[in-house]
Formats: sequence, structure tokens, C-alpha cells
Amino acid sequence: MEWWREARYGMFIHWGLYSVAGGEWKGKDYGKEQGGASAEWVMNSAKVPGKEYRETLAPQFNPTQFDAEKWVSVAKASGMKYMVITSKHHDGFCLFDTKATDYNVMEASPFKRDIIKELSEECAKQGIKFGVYYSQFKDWYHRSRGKDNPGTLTNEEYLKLVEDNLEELLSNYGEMSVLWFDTGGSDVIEANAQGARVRELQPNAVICSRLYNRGVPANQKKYADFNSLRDRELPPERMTEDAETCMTMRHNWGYDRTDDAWKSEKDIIEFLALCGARGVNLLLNVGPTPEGTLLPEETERLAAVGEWMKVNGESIYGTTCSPVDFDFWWGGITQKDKTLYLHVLEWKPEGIDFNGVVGKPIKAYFLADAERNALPVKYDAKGHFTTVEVPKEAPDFRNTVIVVEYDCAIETDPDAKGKYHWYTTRSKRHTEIENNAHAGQTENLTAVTERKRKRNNK
Ligand code: FHN
Repeated sequence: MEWWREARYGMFIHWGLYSVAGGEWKGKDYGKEQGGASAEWVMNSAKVPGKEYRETLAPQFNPTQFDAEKWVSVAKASGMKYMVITSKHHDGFCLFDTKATDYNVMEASPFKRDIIKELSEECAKQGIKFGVYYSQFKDWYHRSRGKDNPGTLTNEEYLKLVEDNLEELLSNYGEMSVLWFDTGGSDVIEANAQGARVRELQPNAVICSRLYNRGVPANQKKYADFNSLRDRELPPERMTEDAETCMTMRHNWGYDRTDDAWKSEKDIIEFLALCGARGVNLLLNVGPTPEGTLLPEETERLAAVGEWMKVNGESIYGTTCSPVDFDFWWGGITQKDKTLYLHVLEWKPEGIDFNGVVGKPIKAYFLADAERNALPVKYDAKGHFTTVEVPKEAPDFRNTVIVVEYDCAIETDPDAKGKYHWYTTRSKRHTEIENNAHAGQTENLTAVTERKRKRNNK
């Protein structure tokens, strides 16, 4: 788990036959922005029989522009340390050379290239950890979806397919660093058998808790190495266990033709920092096109995060969660040994203050400042309030990182109070400010903030 804890930031890739459909079926849009399920669910959303889905899409899956070197380079430049790609999603189509079913990229599509092989080799070449997503329970092609859609296999035959697929994925593609099972069934014995096989064939692989159904008690998830939180979840509190959140850059996981709900680069950098403040990894998703390319909106955002990480990566990689169980009006904190990293997401010219940490720091400075020019620091022993004095303008409006160094182990005030959690109040606060602004209220940001801070910190 050491590399995984150090990594903090990886690439999720949702790619397959559903990318050809792009969230649509027979001219109707089933994508998430239409209130439906995500684009990769189109087979289910449009109730497409397996045979029709395969005959319509597989012959069109010919992503001739796919270039593993490009994708891995984009991930690396973004500061991502690992990659997880859908080897078989719920539609049952395998993006690798398998003998267990002919419904795979080598036999059922004109592409006839082993995508998992090409990506795993490129990741090994560029020093990125490689892993696969595998839908071990949901399979709308091989399994029955009721009498109208019987599926191609019985339950026993399907279990054998999963077993054979795992043997192939765990034996034929070198070091498999992550097994990202998704939506486990309720049978813990089945899940344990699959988990045990991973341990035997790839003892260093990190296994996702979604090997098990979410309802299985944590102490029965014998082979889960990290807790995969709900999709796009930013947990309210710090996580005391290894955990990861996966996030889309827009609504859908798989490629969607009409989804333009792009998060900004600031949204993504903020989310990465706030995940860090909770001790959680971020697996950030791309949904490549049917042609095998990443969208410009994706590569632009990934490059922007990469620029930020080049300067500020130290405040994310290998850090642990905040020393206190709450955020601050201006953002959140990550920690590494005797150093705190303040992720200032909302600038406060009157100073960046935090409570809950005992003792006066020995130094504070902007992480982006190569000379590490000291910023003035005040410490009020009464409330254990530390304030770093800052210039009027934020050096980086997306997230300015202030390093706060101590000469001893970080000690917290057990009675520290703070109820400011970014994942809730931020959206409310902004709406209120926008409403005030629209309503021509005399209150400005500081006044609204002051009022809210008094309310949050009473
Ligand atoms: O049903 C899948 C969904 O299509 C997507 O793959 C997400 C990614 O975390 N996992 C399941 C829903 O949680």
C-alpha cells in the first residue's frame, strides 16, 4: 500500500463499446445530463438486447487513433501516479485478448488489438502503476436480465468466465497494481475466492472494496485493501482507513456526445486538495472517444492540474489527512510529519487562520516561493489560533498552498471546534453571495463571510 498512499492521484478510464453509442440509442439521449444513468449504461437504460447491442456497436469499435503512449504521457504530465481502465464493464465487452468469450476486442471488433496489453506495457515503460476495472457481478450480455434478455451463459458458466478472465488479466499483463472490481454481488464467498486468486497471482496488487457489495460489513471484506467511497463523494470527515474517491470531469463516466457539464480546473484542483485533507486518494476519470482519443476539454484540465502539481505536488503526494476534523472558511489542510500545508481555496486578505493546532510554527511561506520568504505568523495560545499574514491578492486563485513548519510533532487541541465542511457550506455560501449580489445587497463578501464565520465558529 505504500506506493498507493504516496500516489494520492490517479487516472480512471471508462472506454468500450458504449463509447461508440456516446450515451445515445436510436437517436434518443440516455446520458446522465438527461437525468438518466451514465452513458456507459446505455445498454441497460435503453433496454438493448445483448445480440442487438453487440451487432450494432462491436463492428463500429475501431479506435484507430488510440495511442497508449499519448494517454500515459497525459496522465504522467498531470501528476497522476496510477491508471485504472475498464477491462470489462457491465456491458460484458472485454478490451483484452480472452479465450473465455468471443465477445472481445480481438474477435468481435475490427480493431483486433489488445488494449489492456498496450496500456500495461506503456505504463511499465513510463513508470505509472497500471490497474484494471472489472465488473465481476453485473454483465448485461453474458448474464440473464430476465426472460426477455436471457444472456448467453448460466450463472455457473458466468462464474467460470470471471475466473478465466481473472486468470488472464492476472497472468498475461505483467505487474497488475490495482484490481478495481465494481459493484460486488452479495455472495461474500464468491468475492473471497476472487480476492484470494488475486493475492495468489498478483500479491502486490491493491484490491478495491467494491469486490464486495456495499452492504457487506467492513470486517468481512477480507481482501479489500482500500475503501472505495461512493462515486464523486467527498467524505465529511477525515478517513482513518485507506480510501479513494473516483470523480468525473463532467456528468458521465463513459464518452457522451452532449454532456458539457465540465468542472473547471479550479474545481478539480480544489477537489484533489480536499480529498487530501481527508486522507483520500482521487481517481479522476476520462471517457475517451470512439476514435480512441482523449477530449481536448479533458487534456486541457489534466495539463492544468499537472502545472499546479509541478509546483505544489509536495502538498498532496504522501501526505496524510488534516490534523483537525474540520475545514476552514478558506479551505483545508494536508499534513506531512511536522509540516502542514494550508490549501487556500478562497482568499482572505485579512489573514489565513486556523485553530486546533497547539504551538507557534517556526516558519510559514508559500510553497510556490522558491526562496521560501517567511510570512508573518501570529499565534494565540488562548484559542490555539494561528494566523498567517498574507498579501491582498491570492498568488493562485485556484489553490494557494502555504507551508507551515513546526519544530516538533504536530499537537492538536482535543477541544478544538469547527463545523466548516467545504463539501456542504461552500455551495450554499456561494449561492447566498450570488443571490445577495443579484439582489443588490449592500453586504459584500467579507461581511457575508464574517456573518457565516461567526455562525460556524460559535
Ligand atoms: O455502474 C458503475 C458506473 O457505470 C461507473 O463505472 C462507476 C464508477 O465508479 N461505478 C459504477 C457505479 O458506481
